[in-house]
Amino acid sequence: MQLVFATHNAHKADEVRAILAGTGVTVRTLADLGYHEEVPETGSTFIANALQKAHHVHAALGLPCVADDSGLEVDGLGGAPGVHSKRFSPEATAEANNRLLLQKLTPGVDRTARFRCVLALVGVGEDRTADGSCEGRIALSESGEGGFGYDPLFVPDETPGRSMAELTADEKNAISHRGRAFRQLPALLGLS
Ligand code: ITT
Repeated sequence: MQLVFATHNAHKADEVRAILAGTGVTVRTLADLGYHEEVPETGSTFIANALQKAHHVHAALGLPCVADDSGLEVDGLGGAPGVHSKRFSPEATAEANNRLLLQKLTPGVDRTARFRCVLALVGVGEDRTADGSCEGRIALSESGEGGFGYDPLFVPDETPGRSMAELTADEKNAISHRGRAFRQLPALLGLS
């Protein structure tokens, strides 16, 4: 079964291809299809944004679509950056986002956090969603070269002392919010 993965984020696409390997589900990304237009995400929840992205691309292409809306929730910041994770800083780069996050986490602020991912499947029967999360805490400084986004600052509870960016791709996918959400996809499609 082939789906369009409604993302412009190449890191997400690489991860999802690896997560789905051997399941019988394959994805083509927007880049693969030469679709370079922006995909709107104006909702205030991960689920609303995932459904919005999948519906938008399904309407444009007429093909079954899956979308991922994801982000980091930090308890001491009231769940921020949350759905605003990509554009947390004005520069909206990973470097600036991570710098701003460290600035906001002054001594005494609760650093417990989680990554969340909601996927939405549109165009295969009724709309369906699934979610996954990964609990951890925000480190005092960045470490590691792998992954993307906030990974150098996020230390999963399951890998004490190692940030998400210090894990191999397989190690990240085994415990990540995205791995946990997308491993449900074959069942959503009735394949397992
Ligand atoms: P698409 O909407 O095109 O899929 P995006 O990067 O805009 O790509 P989101 O709106 O879902 O995706 O924002 C996700 C942001 O949350 C992402 O840019 C990172 O800042 C952060 N994020 C999500 N998953 C992450 C992960 O596995 N590791 C580190 N940061 C992550």
